[in-house]
Amino acid sequence: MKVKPSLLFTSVLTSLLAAAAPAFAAEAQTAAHPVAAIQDKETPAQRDARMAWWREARFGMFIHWGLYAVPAGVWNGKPIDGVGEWIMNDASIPVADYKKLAPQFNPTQFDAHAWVALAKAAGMKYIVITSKHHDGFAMYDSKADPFNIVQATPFKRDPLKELAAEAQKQGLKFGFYYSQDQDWTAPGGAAYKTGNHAPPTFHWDKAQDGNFAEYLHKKALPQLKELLTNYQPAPAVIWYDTPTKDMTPELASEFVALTNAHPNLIWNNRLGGGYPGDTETPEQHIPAQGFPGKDWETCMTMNETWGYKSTDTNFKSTEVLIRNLVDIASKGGNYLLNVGPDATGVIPAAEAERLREIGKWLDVNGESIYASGPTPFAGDHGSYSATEKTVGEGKPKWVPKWDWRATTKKGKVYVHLFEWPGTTLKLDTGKVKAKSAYLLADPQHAPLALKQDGKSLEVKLPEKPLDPIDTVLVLETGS
Ligand code: FHN
Repeated sequence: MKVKPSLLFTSVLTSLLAAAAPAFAAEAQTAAHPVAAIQDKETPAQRDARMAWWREARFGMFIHWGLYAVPAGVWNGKPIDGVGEWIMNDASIPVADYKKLAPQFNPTQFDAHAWVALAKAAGMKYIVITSKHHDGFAMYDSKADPFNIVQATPFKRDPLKELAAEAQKQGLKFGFYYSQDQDWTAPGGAAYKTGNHAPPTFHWDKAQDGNFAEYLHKKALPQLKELLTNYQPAPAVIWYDTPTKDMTPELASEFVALTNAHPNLIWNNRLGGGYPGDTETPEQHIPAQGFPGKDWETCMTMNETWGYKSTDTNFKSTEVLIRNLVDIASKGGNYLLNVGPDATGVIPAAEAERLREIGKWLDVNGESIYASGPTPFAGDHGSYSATEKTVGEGKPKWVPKWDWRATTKKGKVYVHLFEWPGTTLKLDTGKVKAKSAYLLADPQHAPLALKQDGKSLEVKLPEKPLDPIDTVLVLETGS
C-alpha cells in the first residue's frame, strides 16, 4: 500500500486528451522564399494529410552506411576519435586515399529483406538511409557522379533500390538522407571545421577546392533528382543535413523546385537558406517539452557513432531505448533510431538484438505509442544539466527523470510506469476522470479496482510490474 511520492503528480487535462495525434496550429507561412515551398502554399488540411502517416508512425530506423564502414574508425592502424562517418575529415585523409576505399567495399552479406524485416520486427514504421553522406560517396546507382557503389566498387549492386522494393513489400515507408551541402570529395563541396583545417573552406586537400554553386549544379542537384525520380515508390522522406551559410536562399530554392514536384514528400529542417521544411530534428537528445504544435523527430545513435566503428561497443540498453521512445511519444514526437551496418553489409548483432527486444515490447504495448497523442498532464520529468550541452545548438541539455510518462488516444490515457509504485497507485489526475483501468500487458485486460475522488485517483495494482521496463496502465476516460 506504499506509494512512491514521485507518482503523486499534479495534472491538467488539456484538449489534447481527445486527440489521437497532435493538433497542429497551422502556422501561416510567409512565402518570402525565392521559390515557394510546399509548406508555404498548402492549407492546414493538406498539411495534415501529407504528414498523417509520419505522425502515426512514431518510430523509424535511421541507417548510416557508406565507405566509412571499411576503415570502421581506424586509419593507418590508429583509432580515430569521433564518429565513424567523419573519419575522412577527422583524420584529414586526402581525397585520392579515401577514394581507394571503394575497391575494398564489397558488402556481400547485405540482405535488403533481412534489414527491412529487422526494422519491422522492431516495430519501426519507416526507414531513412544515407544515400550520400559528407564523404560524397553515393550508396546508389548514380549517373550524375561516378563515385558510387555501383561504378566504383566490386559489389556493383544498388542497395537502395533493393531496400526501396523490400520496404514497399513489407509495408514500411522509405526515405533518403542526403548530404546536400558538405561533400569532402567533390570540388567545391563544403566542409565543417575540425582539427586544424583552415578557414574559410576548412578543406584539407587542394582537390576539394572549387566553387560551391558549381558543386551543387554538377552533383548535389542532379543526384537529388535521381533519388526523387529513379526509385519506385518515390521516397517518402528526404533528410537533408548540415547546411552551411553558403547555402543561400537562392541556392536552396533550387532544391525546393525539385521537391515541389513530389507533393507527398516530407523533408526536414536542415536544407538551409531559410527554409523550415516539415520537421524539427533534435539530435542525440529529447527536448524538455518537445516542440508543441510542430512535427519533430529525435534522431539518436544506439552507441556513440552513426557510421560503423569496430571499437564502439557502448550501446544503450533496451530499457533506455524503450523509455526514450515513450518519452518522445509523450511529447508528440518521433524517434529515428540509428543502426550502423558494417562493411560486409551486416547490422551489428548488439543493435539487432536491442531492436528485436523493443519490438517485443511494442507487440504488447504498441497501442499506446502508434498514432498516440502527447501527455494530458502538466509537469516536467527532469531538469537542465549544468554541464552537458545539446548537439549543434549548444544549449543546456535536458536530463530526464525516468519515473513515468503518459500518452493518449481518444477515451484513453496510457500511464507508462517505469517505476513500480507497489500495490496502490495514487494519482492526482486533474480534470481527467478515469472510469475503469487495466494493464495493457494483461491478456485479459482484467479491470483493476479504482477509486476516483475529485482529482484523486487510486488504482490497485499487482505487487510486481508485468514488464520491468515499462508496464502500461490504461485509464479509460470514456471521452
Ligand atoms: O554530421 C552529421 C553526422 O555525421 C550524422 O549524419 C548526423 C545525423 O543527424 N547529422 C550530422 C550532425 O548533425
